[in-house]
Order: sequence, then C-alpha cells, then structure tokens
Amino acid sequence: MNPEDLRLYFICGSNNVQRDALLVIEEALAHGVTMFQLREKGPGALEGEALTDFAAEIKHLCQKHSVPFIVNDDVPLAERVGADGIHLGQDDQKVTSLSSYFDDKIIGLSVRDHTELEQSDLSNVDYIGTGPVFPTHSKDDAGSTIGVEGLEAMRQQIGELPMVAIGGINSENFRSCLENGADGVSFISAIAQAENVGRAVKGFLG
Ligand code: TZP
Ligand code: MG
Repeated sequence: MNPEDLRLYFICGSNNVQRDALLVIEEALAHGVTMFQLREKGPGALEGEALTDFAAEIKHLCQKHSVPFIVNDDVPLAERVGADGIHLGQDDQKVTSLSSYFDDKIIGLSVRDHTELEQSDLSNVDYIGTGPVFPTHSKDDAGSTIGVEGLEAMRQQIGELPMVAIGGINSENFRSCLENGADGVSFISAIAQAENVGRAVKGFLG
C-alpha cells in the first residue's frame, strides 16, 4: 500500500455520530480523508442486512472519492461488500488465516507495543495501527496510553512498515504523532463528533 493513504484515516460506525452517519462520512471524504474504516461496534450496532446495506453505501462513497474502504474485524462483511481491506485486532481472527480474497487487499493489524509486536506475524500485514497514543473515550478496553514515545519506539522496531497512530488524537496533538514516526493519524471522535466536519478534516491536513 501507499503509506500516504494513512495520512488522514477516519474510523467510524453508526453509533459514533450524532447525526446521519452517511452524511458525516461523505462530508469527511469530500474534504480530504485519505482512508476510511467501518468499525461497527457497541450498543445499537447494525447487524445483518442493515449492516450490509450500510457498508455497501459507504463503499460506494469511498469509491466515488477514490479512498480505500477498510472493514474492522468482520471478514464475511468485507468479502460481501468487496472492501479494499480488513483491519484486525490482536484478539481477532489471525491475519495468517485470511482467505485468498485478501491476497491483493490491504491488511491492517493493531500492535500497541513490543510484546504484541513479538507475538504478531507481520508477513502479510500492510500497515499497523498503534495506540492508544492519548486517552480516548471511544474504546472501553483501549488500555493504557503509549504516548508519542511509544510511537517512536515502535517506529524503531518496525523499520519501514507503514504505521498509523490511534487514540485521543485531536487538533492539538496530531502533529506530534507525525513528528514521532507515524505515517498518518486516525480519528474517531475528533471527526465523527466535530461540529463542522469539513473544517475539522481540513485542519488535520494542515
Ligand atoms: N483503538 C485504540 S484507541 C481507539 C481504537 C479503536 C479509539 C480511537 O478513537 P478516538 O475517538 O479517536 O480517540
Ligand atoms: Mg477487534
């Protein structure tokens, strides 16, 4: 993959927003998001046909804006809607067990520290997501923060492998992630809950 695709990675599910999710996502894509992940989790998460329809609509929006469409931890859904990739956590299905569908797709893996890195087979992994860098309200079991020091340490261990920072990233701190080894920054709340989504996205590109 092109590491520049990680530059502004928006992650969102239907319950991360206070208004129509598709409108928020389209606005974010139109203003310069470079990669999108559907992460449909938590209370009221869509299931079945409603989830497939939602994912298919988002895929269509991503295609329109030439932005890779990644699905979090739902391999059948990713295959069903023809996603551009999958993002897996340490407790999810193993990267090595993915079907051949993903051979030419983007595979992302969450790796927070040296211990997880040692446990991970990165041979088919295209990028890693590392964090939480800062405190977050968007994931209950995110664990302790790694700070920009954690990003820097990870960069030294992974060499050139593309890496995106995650967790509590906002307009005040995103630059520090880019300055400490991250190819890009990912956001849930700072975009999903922004009063003006377009302005928020443009701010993160500056
Ligand atoms: N993984 C580690 S922190 C996190 C995930 C999915 C949540 C990031 O959300 P926010 O709102 O950008 O802190
Ligand atoms: Mg997961």
